[in-house]
Amino acid sequence: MRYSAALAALAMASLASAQNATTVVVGLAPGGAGPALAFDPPTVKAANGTVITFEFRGAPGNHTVTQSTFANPCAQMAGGFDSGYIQIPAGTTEGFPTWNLTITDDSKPIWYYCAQTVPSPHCIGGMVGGINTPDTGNTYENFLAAAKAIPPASFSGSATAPALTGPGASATAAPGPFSGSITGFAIPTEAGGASGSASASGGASGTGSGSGAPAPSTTGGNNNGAMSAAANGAVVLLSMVAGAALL
Ligand SMILES: *[C@@H]1O[C@H](CO)[C@@H](O)[C@H](O)[C@H]1NC(C)=O
Ligand SMILES: *[C@@H]1O[C@H](CO)[C@@H](O)[C@H](O)[C@H]1NC(C)=O
Ligand SMILES: *[C@@H]1O[C@H](CO)[C@@H](O)[C@H](O)[C@H]1NC(C)=O
Ligand SMILES: *[C@@H]1O[C@H](CO)[C@@H](O)[C@H](O)[C@H]1NC(C)=O
Ligand SMILES: [Cu+2]
Repeated sequence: MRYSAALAALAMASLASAQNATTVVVGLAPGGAGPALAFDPPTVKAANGTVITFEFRGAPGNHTVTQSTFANPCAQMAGGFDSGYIQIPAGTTEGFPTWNLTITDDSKPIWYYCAQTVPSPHCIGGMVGGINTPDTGNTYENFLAAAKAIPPASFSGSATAPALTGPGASATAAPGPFSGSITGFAIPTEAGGASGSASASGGASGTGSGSGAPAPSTTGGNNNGAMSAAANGAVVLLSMVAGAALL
């Protein structure tokens, strides 16, 4: 009796540890060598059930993790996931927000990019990543080269539809926490669809403008259906005009 209880406990423990986890650092050069337009490592292999923790550590930095496609590296995929913009002020040394995506389909590659345009589109600067990318054909290297070849004037991937889930990966919680002077912009909410800004006092999700409807799918980052996405686009334009020089 006691023996089988011990066995059951052991079985549960090994089930829990079978849940593999990987961390991808957002906004720091490999090895943590200062702010950079980078995901480190840029590619990971992750089986179904693996949790990928995106850690927003680049300071200063204001980045997103947004799902795209191999064919269109710098635009949100229809129905793709999007973390929203997470801004880490210069000098931040602790309390970095994270976002946990669980792999739900390891049979296809998952491609993603950063949608930030300030001071210039990060995606075109090489801020792209992939999960379960092929070793031949549609490789990460080819994806990166395609992103870098996009003329800046035709970049259209900044107006994203915040979303916790996408083909092949999903999150159950919004990115967070937003402590100190770390802020979020167009962060997905757990109800889905709504977006808002977040601050230290506001928690992970701020003033949502949606009503819980699922995020409409969008191609090329131009979203005609979502009020929130349209509003985001306006603010992005404003901040481009203001010319803030955040990484
Ligand atoms: C976890 O990682 C190990 C070593 O890479 C691998 O053998 C195992 O199959 C993985 N388990 C899951 C659930 O992905
Ligand atoms: C992972 O899950 C997807 C979706 O259910 C499935 O198509 C795929 O075969 C699974 N992968 C493995 C190795 O079982
Ligand atoms: C992500 O997972 C880590 C490890 O379990 C946890 O400490 C962290 O709070 C999670 N982040 C979010 C935003 O849920
Ligand atoms: C982060 O970037 C977004 C998109 O450019 C912008 O709207 C937001 O204001 C930025 N956050 C801060 C605190 O600068
Ligand atoms: Cu970025």
